Amino acid sequence: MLKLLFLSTPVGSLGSGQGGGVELTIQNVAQELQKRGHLLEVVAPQNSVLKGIKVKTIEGNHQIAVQTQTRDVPICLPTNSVLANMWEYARQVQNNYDLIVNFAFDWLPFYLTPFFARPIAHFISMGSMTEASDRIMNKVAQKYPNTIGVYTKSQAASFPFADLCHILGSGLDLSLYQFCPQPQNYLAWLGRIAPEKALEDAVAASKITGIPLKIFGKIQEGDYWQQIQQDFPEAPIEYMGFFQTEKLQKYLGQSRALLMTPRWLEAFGNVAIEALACGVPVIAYRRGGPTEIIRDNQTGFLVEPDSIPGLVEAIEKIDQIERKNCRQQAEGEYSLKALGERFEAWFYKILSI
Ligand code: HBI
Repeated sequence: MLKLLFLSTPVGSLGSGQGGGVELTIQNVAQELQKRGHLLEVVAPQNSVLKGIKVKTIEGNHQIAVQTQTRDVPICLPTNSVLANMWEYARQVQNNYDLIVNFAFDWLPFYLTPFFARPIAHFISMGSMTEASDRIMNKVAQKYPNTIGVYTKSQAASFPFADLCHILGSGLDLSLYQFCPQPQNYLAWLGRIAPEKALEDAVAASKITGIPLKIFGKIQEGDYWQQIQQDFPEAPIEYMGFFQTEKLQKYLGQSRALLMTPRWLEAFGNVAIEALACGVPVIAYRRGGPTEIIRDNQTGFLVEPDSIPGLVEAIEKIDQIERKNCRQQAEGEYSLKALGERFEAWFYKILSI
């Protein structure tokens, strides 16, 4: 049994959707490790909530989302930084824990690693984003072997320390997702509504095919969303809002396919396994994490990156996919049990147990 201290992403409260896929990862890993008998506390910005997990909330100003910055951006912290406050708390309580696990994609936790008395595992939730983070992460990877965890091989490949990364994949509580054999006539798009997710491509494909598109997720950049609506006034799209899992999976499950149009190197794409869990085939650009998730022509289609005709062609043959194959892949590869085992093995390796 391990005593674990998880430190969350500082970009928003857990449960707000601001933290994107890493919110789901923290909830799922914490839930599964607790079920396996480990003691665990999650440190996160105020107003954070996790189902069934003890959360120590910390006040302070959120960190700027790194994907809104350029590669050469200097290291920055807002005044009264919630990230700094979270790590001050961790410093004070560190001796009550066997291992600290960092989920922030920020310079500070990596820089502080050698100053801590307890070992720190770093789970990196995105591909390479800035020079400053690459450098500091590389330093930690070289000095503390095995302490860097990532979702996928393609994500690891984007870093200078690719071969030092522990590949952990992802997983879901599949009991929360119901298999839907018969879809209604609409497509789904799910994720943070922000430029790196290229929602506009999915909207364009919906307009061309004439198949309605339901959009789920937090509007992270309002003017980006406004621009899409101006550019595609007559596209058959409907913004549904940001739903928690229970309601999301009901609508997602009834879609004919999930469209994934990442402009950036998607580290994993938790939304892909949420769709598979409901029996929904995934059509995604052949880029990043989704290329390691989707079985082309079996549980979805991988198309030429940024190609709208590629999306349209895949949509038109989507009925070739057996929806039960999608659910079966989720059960085989993305169960919470398998995820918990991978994280536990990683932690024991770091502690050389
Ligand atoms: N930006 N600065 C910063 N720190 C994070 O931890 C962070 C982020 N942007 C997005 C993000 N985390 C998560 O949404 C990832 O899952 C993508």
